[in-house]
Amino acid sequence: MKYKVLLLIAVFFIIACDHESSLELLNEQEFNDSETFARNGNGDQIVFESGRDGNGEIYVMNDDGTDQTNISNNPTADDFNPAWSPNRKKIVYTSNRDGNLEIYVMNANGTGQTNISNNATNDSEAAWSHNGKEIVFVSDRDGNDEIYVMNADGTDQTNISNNLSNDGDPSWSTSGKQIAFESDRDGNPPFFLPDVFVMNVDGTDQTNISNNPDFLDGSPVWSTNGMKIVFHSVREPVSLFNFEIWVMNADGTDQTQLTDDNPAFEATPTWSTNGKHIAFLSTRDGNSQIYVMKADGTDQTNISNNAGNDGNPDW
Ligand SMILES: [Ca+2]
Ligand SMILES: [Ca+2]
Ligand SMILES: [Ca+2]
Ligand SMILES: [Ca+2]
Repeated sequence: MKYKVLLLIAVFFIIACDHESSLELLNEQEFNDSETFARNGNGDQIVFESGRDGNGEIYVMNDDGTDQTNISNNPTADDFNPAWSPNRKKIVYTSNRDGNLEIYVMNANGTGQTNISNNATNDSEAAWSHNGKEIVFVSDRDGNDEIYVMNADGTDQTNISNNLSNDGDPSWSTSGKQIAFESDRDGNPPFFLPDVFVMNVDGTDQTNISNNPDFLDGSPVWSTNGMKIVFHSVREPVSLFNFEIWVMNADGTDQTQLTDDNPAFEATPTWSTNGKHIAFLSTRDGNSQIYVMKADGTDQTNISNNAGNDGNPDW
């Protein structure tokens, strides 16, 4: 689903997708007391996709935008939609180098690039489980987009959404027990736009938590402490090119808009690991760039600042 939304964005700019980062579970007090971050976040690098080299490549940079480095270095194909493993030693991403979309894993320095999905249909939008042992992703091998889970080595690929609608853009909760995703199963005509859903990791209890069937909610990502979900949304006036960044409690209550109604795309958000900042893509400067802001929406800053198109950050 997000892949299709992003194809829409690509009409104007470039590929862009989403991801998730997760570390250890913090309780609320530890979360509020956390002051360990440096620069814009907590000093962690941001991984993202960039088209600056004429094809999709995976880049990493410091979270102040310095040291932007191409780590995929594969000019023959598009590489995109990266996400850190929980221990930050590996990156999962999507590549079309084998003639269809496949899930790849590489070391954080770009070595050891390995196709782990190995399926003739399209596999994309991967994210890690909290313990790093499993990967959740989207596959259309069953005739529509479904949420799949597999071991981190690619074994035991299992459809857990099992629904005829388009299901996409999964994010694993830090607790390990739930997966957030987007689905258009409740969308109203004429657009049948997606909402944000959560389900248990075995696919049970699939529940619409954003509940805006006339509008678009997608690209959900859990905060590290499990209390919040950041997502992108298109609400009134409905324009498929005016995405904004929103946040809500993990049960769907208290939905709050973080970016203002500027007409650019603001999409594919992700949290810093301490939950104090959010990274996202915005086209407000004329091309797609990586922005960071505080979790309350203040101090929105372009950190990638590059003439190419950058998107789909994972912090
Ligand atoms: Ca490439
Ligand atoms: Ca494939
Ligand atoms: Ca489906
Ligand atoms: Ca906007």
